[in-house]
Amino acid sequence: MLRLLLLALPCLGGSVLAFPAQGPGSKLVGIVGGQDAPAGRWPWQVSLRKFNENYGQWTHVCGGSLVHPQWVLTAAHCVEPEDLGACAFRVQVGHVKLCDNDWLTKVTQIIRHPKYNVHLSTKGGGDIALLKLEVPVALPKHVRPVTLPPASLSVPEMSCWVTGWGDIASSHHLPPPQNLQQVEVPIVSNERCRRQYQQVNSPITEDMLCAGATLRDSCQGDSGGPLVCEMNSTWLQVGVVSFGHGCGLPNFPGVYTRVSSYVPWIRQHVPLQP
Ligand code: 4AZ
Repeated sequence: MLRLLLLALPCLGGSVLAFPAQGPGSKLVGIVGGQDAPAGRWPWQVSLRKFNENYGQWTHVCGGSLVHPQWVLTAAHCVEPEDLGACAFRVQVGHVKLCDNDWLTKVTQIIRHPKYNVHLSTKGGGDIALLKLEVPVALPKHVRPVTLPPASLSVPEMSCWVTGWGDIASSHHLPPPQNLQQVEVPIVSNERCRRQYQQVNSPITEDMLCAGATLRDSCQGDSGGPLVCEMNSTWLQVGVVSFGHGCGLPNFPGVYTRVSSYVPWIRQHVPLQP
């Protein structure tokens, strides 16, 4: 929860944001190894906003992706606490700069996956949620829903991409002009990932998927955002940023909710695109 508050930094143009010097033992985290994403390259990326009373602004808390002109896919832990209603959230669609927040769309419904357990949080799996937007968003060239994989997809050990406005280093928020970051990450098999995460007693279940390498990873503030792989010339969203042991650490890839496991559930709520 603290990290949600820390992430809830407003668009202050940088003047008030402090970038403390790295202390001893501090490690680099973030969309580690990322670079600025060109406008329009990831047309499904959205920024999930929550109203911050202290700043009096809708501030970025998580990523998300358009899966339909009126539906956003994100992580269940991004829409906590559970008693928060849809009106506590808004989304920004179609921008690479976080602070172009003049066009926020209202959320009218939150559907958290019933398997998600607030007490276990991300560690229990089912870390996925759908947000219904008040109105379908317009679809200019640079805004487009992402394609969902078939439920039967087993993701091979290939190279994929993760995007977000999350931290770039430990306690280092993405600096102004807060351009969306992208990084290419290798898929890691569940078997290998499970062995690695056993060291920190964190179970890797079948509905999770791992991706990342040393200094190539997602991090705090990227949660809820999409991990996409290009297959047969189509970008498929295979993961939702969920958690990790640190960010970009050797032998601890990022952990994602495996989208294919939840496609039937998504289809129960989200109509096929017209
Ligand atoms: C987080 O705390 C978080 N390295 C998200 C992703 C990763 C780690 C932490 C993956 O939201």
